[in-house]
Amino acid sequence: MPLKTWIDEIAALCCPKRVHLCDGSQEEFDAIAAEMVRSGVLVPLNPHKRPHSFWCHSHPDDVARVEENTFICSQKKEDAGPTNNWKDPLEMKQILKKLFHGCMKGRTMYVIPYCMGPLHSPFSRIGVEITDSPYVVLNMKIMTRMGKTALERLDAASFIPGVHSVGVPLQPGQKDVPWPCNPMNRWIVHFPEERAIWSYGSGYGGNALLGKKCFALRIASTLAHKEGWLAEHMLIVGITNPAGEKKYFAAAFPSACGKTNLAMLTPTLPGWKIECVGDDIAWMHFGADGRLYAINPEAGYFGVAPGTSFKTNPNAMRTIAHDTIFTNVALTEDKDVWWEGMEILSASSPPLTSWLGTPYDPASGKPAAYPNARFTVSAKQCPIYDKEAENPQGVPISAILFGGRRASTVPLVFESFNWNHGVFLGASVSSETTAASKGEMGRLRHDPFAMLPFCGYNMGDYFAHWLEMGRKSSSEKLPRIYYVNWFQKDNAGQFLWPGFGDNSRVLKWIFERTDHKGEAIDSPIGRLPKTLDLHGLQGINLDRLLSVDRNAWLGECDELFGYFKLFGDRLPQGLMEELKALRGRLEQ
Ligand code: GTP
Ligand code: SPV
Ligand code: MN
Repeated sequence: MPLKTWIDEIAALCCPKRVHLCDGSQEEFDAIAAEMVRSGVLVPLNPHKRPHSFWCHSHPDDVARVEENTFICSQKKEDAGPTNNWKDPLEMKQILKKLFHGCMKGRTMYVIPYCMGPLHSPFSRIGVEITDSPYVVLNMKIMTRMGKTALERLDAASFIPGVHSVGVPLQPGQKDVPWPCNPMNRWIVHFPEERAIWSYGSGYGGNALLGKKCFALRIASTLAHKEGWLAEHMLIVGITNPAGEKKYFAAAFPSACGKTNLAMLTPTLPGWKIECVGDDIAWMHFGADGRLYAINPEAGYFGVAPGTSFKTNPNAMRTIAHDTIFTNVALTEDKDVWWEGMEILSASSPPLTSWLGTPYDPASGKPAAYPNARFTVSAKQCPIYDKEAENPQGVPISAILFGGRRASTVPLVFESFNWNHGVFLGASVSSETTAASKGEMGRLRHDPFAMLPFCGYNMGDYFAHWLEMGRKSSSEKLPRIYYVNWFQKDNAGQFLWPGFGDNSRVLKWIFERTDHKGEAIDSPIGRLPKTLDLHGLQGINLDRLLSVDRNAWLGECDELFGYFKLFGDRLPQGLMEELKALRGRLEQ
């Protein structure tokens, strides 16, 4: 459908006060930001401390992705699979029609054309988001290539349409609230066959910035399945050894499990260098040479603030030194930002405004920043932004890492025996839940490939697609696959591994393995490092970090047999064979 026709149709349905087609210019950003400052939604930060930056906080019940309210509306329920919420597309359209009817009354309807991926990449795709949230416009400007440039590339036949509303129409004369949203009535809806997205009731992150999880993962994963490529919840990182040799790795960890941190890591090993291509999403295609190439469809970072410090992630701290939007962090008296883990506050520190916008009481036992508080910032501001990040062909991937948050059982790192075994490792990922999604925290759940909330089709078919991808190239050209776990804890609940910059020690072993160097020992679960470079680190119990508890792993097998059963005949035989082989090795 031509863009103009679609815009008119949506405007007729939603009844906005006016329509604004975004050009993506800095002037437009500044004008919208200024208006939001006037209405008290954004607070400008201290220009001497954090120039051109803003603080805002959301409604206390609109702070993360809402997975229970996220739907994949394929024609057939089986095509959404057992891990997705599903509703019949016709039935869902009836619901949406009612919800969106007049939903933008009294508001501006913004039309945001955007490009996912470098502007001139053959792998990039165009989307258009219609939204009644100016906050979304500002964030989309940072997170995507947005406006005129994207519009020029727009092909009427193939843009991905997305309609978003906060779900709070204004009656004539009614005063708006700072963060309009509709927590009792939230719907994040995808029609994979039509390639359309509808989102209602939330203004936060992945619920509302439709280019990110809705398009670049849920819709893109269905396109990738059809067209023979991969759309993944993965960071992309360049790693250079002291001899100057460079490789690229991709890594899938569940939400708030360390992608941004690994993507911007400052190695504690001398002579090693890390450069960042992307921190959340990778689109990967085979090149003519049989290697897998990755582009980052995004242009910015929507990163977890708590835990980020000059100690843990100095590159992120430098990235967010200016031109950044902060959502749900705490505000200092001199109008700068603060969050748990940033730096220690002393008893004499001036008082904070909490993420709720009220004076913070340290005795409350509650955090000053919401655990899923985020910064939105352009990738270009990252001091280690990789030179090849805008390469239209992408970067060649030598290793793929899977991982999760596991207090026990899963060793620090191990290598798969081959591609199929690596796909099994991806399928077997479990992780403790985090604040990135609404619901209970710290509960262990299956999160295959870190894609549980993001796979737009039947996860069994997705597993089969990964196995199929391995048949498209030869084993020496395919990336090697690893499993990592930075999060093992001792009996006192302390992390056994220092993590962050010290993860470079694990990356070094992987780098050397992909060069057919670096020694490994076979175990039933995979190949473990014979040793790791621990120079300069004290008190590390490497034996424990790399140990394999057979009984615990037999328990994992039982758990996985049960999980795989969920997929019925959509589970590829190859995965069941890997699981049986693992049990066989453990029982030997
Ligand atoms: P999404 O943006 O939600 O997809 O998350 P992400 O995978 O990019 O997670 P991120 O790197 O933002 O990390 C989330 C939290 O985990 C932060 O509070 C980090 O400080 C913490 N974290 C990251 N890496 C490590 C690590 O190696 N060890 C430990 N202990 N914590 C880590
Ligand atoms: C995630 O939850 O994995 C994120 C943040 O990257 S959001 O964009 O809100 O989904
Ligand atoms: Mn993510």
